[in-house]
Amino acid sequence: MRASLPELARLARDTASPEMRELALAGRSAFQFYTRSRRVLLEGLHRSCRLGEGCRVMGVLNLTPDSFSDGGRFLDPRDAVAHAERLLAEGAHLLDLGAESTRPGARPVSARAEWARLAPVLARLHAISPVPLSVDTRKPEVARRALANGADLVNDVGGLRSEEMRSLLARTGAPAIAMHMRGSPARMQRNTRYADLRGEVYGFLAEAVARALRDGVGPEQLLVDPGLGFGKTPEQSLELLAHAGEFRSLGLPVVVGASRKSMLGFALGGAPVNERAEAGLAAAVIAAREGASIVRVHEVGPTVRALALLGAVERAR
Ligand code: HH2
Repeated sequence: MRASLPELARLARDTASPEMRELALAGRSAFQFYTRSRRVLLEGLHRSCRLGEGCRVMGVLNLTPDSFSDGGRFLDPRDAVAHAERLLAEGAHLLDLGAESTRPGARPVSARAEWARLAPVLARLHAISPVPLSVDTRKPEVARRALANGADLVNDVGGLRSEEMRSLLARTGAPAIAMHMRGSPARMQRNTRYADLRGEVYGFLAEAVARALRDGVGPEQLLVDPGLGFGKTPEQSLELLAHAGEFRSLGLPVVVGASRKSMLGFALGGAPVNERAEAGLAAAVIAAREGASIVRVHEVGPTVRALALLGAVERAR
């Protein structure tokens, strides 16, 4: 599905929503923007990150009691900040702060509780981080507070389905990652049947982008993510990783998060979370070779080094 522009315009006409069609036909679509300039500046509200010069590494900082691999480790803001400092020293190009677990079956938390976990860590990191700070939230209220208090961009695993979220982005100019997920984390694994997995994920993201553009978000603000593990079986997540490059034809930087996920455990014949690190590195390299602009990982240092080799090999080609 590596479509050329005319093919994309046809795809948009044939398959997507009326809004998508309108935008494609008006020639204002995001893919035209990105196809013109492959090197883009991800311009956060306070800090920026250059994309398109090798794959960037986004370090995960989970401020939750129940994240699937590291829940409870960084609940104390001092531990969280110390961990963030480690990730920065290891070469993270961005940090992603999450205060609500999105693992399958996770219990939702209130905006108030989510913000209470985020606020002290964000305040400290805003003071010291040289790299953009992303806030991993589905809630516009949490995103609004975070952007007003030092966050640079929003990582919305809800795929920008909320109109309030889209209008917040239009108002602030903050960049956002639109990720594919079916329903909510609590229910997403109940239905993993797709007639056409890649087509459906692609269509969802295309519509998310079209809706955001219609609501006044600029194409330079948007990134897309196929959402490995979100409402997908391990086999389906592997298929999306194998074809991650297809999503580039949406015309926007692609983000991929495979780190520690069950797809890796599955590929290793049932390995537990603490035995998935090497497979996670391989997944990051695969995503980068597929053309992902950002990989979201827990093991920052090893990923930076693995991608350095990939960069050297690509330059030697
Ligand atoms: N995966 C997780 C959380 N946020 N955001 C994007 N854009 N892409 C992803 O693949 C992604 C994400 C799940 O990982 P983790 O944060 O480690 O777990 P939990 O949700 O349990 O906190």
